[in-house]
Amino acid sequence: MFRTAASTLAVALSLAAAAPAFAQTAPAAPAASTAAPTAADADALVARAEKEFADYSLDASRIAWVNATYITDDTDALAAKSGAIGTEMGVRYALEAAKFDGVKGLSYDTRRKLDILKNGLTLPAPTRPGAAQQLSDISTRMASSYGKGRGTKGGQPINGSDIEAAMGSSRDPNELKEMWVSWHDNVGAPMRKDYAQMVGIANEGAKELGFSDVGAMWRSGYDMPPEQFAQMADKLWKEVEPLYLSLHTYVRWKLNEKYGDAVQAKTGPIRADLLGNMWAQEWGNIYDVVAPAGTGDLGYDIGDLLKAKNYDPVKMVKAGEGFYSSLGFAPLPETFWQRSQIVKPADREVICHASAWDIDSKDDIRIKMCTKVNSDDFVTIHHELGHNYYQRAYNRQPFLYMNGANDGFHEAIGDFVALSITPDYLVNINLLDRAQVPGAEKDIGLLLRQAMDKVAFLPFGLLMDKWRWGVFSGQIPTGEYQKGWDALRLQYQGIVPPVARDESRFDPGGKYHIPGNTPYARYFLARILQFQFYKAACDQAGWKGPLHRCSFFGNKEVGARLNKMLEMGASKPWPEALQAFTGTREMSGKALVDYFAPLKKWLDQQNKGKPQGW
Ligand code: X8Z
Ligand code: ZN
Repeated sequence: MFRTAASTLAVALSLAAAAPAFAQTAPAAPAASTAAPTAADADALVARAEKEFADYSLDASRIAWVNATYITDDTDALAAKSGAIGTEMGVRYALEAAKFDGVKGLSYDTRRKLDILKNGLTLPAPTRPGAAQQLSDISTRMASSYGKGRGTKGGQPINGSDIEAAMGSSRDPNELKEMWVSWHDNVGAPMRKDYAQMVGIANEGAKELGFSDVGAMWRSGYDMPPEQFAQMADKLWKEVEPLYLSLHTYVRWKLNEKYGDAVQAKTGPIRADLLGNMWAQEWGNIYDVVAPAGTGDLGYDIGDLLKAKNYDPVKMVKAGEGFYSSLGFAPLPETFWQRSQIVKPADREVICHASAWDIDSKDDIRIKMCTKVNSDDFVTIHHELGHNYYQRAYNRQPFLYMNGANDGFHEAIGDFVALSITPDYLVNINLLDRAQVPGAEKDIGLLLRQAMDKVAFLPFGLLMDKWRWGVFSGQIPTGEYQKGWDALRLQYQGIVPPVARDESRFDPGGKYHIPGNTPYARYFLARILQFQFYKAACDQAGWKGPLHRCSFFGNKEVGARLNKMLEMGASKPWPEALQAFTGTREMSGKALVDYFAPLKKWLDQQNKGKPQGW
């Protein structure tokens, strides 16, 4: 997340970029006064908005930060109040901006910024008195309940970051089931009423702003009409779906071999708690279960390497910083180290879900994590730092442009960098001995390890917002939240909960971004984009070997070209930013598919004669 999903204008506006080229769905607001609005009025409105949002955002970010790193009733109340002020401000400006729909003669930047003002709210409130506060109270309560959530393991309470790690390492199906069920029952189910109420209020707000519902508003931040965005997402999914199906087939077989028919059948969907992750969103933690016979042992696990070299969380972050420094980015400011939350504080409740923050729109950048010394968190550190370096790169843009080219870009930068964590790179930073570098015979294993995280994620990345789009549009009614969720999990991921669920449950609430109201299509886009960025960087670096062995560590030209894209912020439609770095204007699954092509071939050989699909 950036400027973080829960702060500043992201409190008020998520600052999604919007193109001037397309007609907006928001209707022209009724002319407020007698005189028709002019281009000069529009310029003045934008100037006022940028000033007011910038002033608001500094305190709002600090309040949101204190709340997320020290959850109490008091910080909840302060955050809810500050959030309500931001929402009211965001709605006021969105309505004012809409008055300029159809007004001719506006400059490029003014038109673009008005679009950003109209589309950028994540959770709009209606203008009736009290609504913004009510909405903010509910969303703060949900986010904090998630942060304080506990499951059980062996009958004992266990917090969110510990249970997440335990889901990755346990191979006991009963224990996995207990953790999965207790987490979803304790954290998700109690939020159901709040969530439904929140949907109602935010939809009212979206309608006042001229959108059919909140989902349409979320889909409007991509420099194209919302319907076209939904189609683009489906098209991208179709490009990568065959690869997912091959992986699913293979993994189901391996799980059946390990656990037997009673736990995982040879056909049908996969049991959601067996995949090494609470949400079955990334499966890399069970690589040991699916590793190819003979050559599957990669000879190292990043978590083990870190532990062997006595890395602590701060040292892991320093390693992440080192990568960006090697590309030519300036070191992180001293305040980053003083103010970040890198480990979970022992004495208070916090939101452990990782995020990156830009407090002052200048250089007060921070991460908030409950870092563990393992492979997942090593990658997450690079992910979060990607947000911070992006934020710093665009900090000279006007306030409304201080954002990613679109939110998928923001999510993709750090992941793209982390694709460079190859065995050779690990040697470079002294984590791995040269003699331990796996040979070419291990390429399939390396690709499979990567696919377990990257490919497995794709359907999850898409369905999170398919569910919310359905909920906001009413296609998934309040009484069918659970049913709608289970249906999408089955349709896209081919997974089922370990026990039957009914409408007294609310499993979506067990995933941070639902109570946190962070749109999720961004992560789906990022999973695709990061491979486009990576391919482009490796081409720029003149890499000739197998793509997955490429590391652009230390390459200043790649860094300089990346910086060109980052410093644009949201000032231009995203295809221009994409072109600046990759030379193409299209988002495409091809780079990802090409990266995994040797694996796809291998999987299809393994899968011969085995049932595919569910
Ligand atoms: O939420 C995140 C980041 C913070 S922006 C840690 N991610 C998604 C998730 O955890 O569900 C990164 C990958 C997907
Ligand atoms: Zn992120």
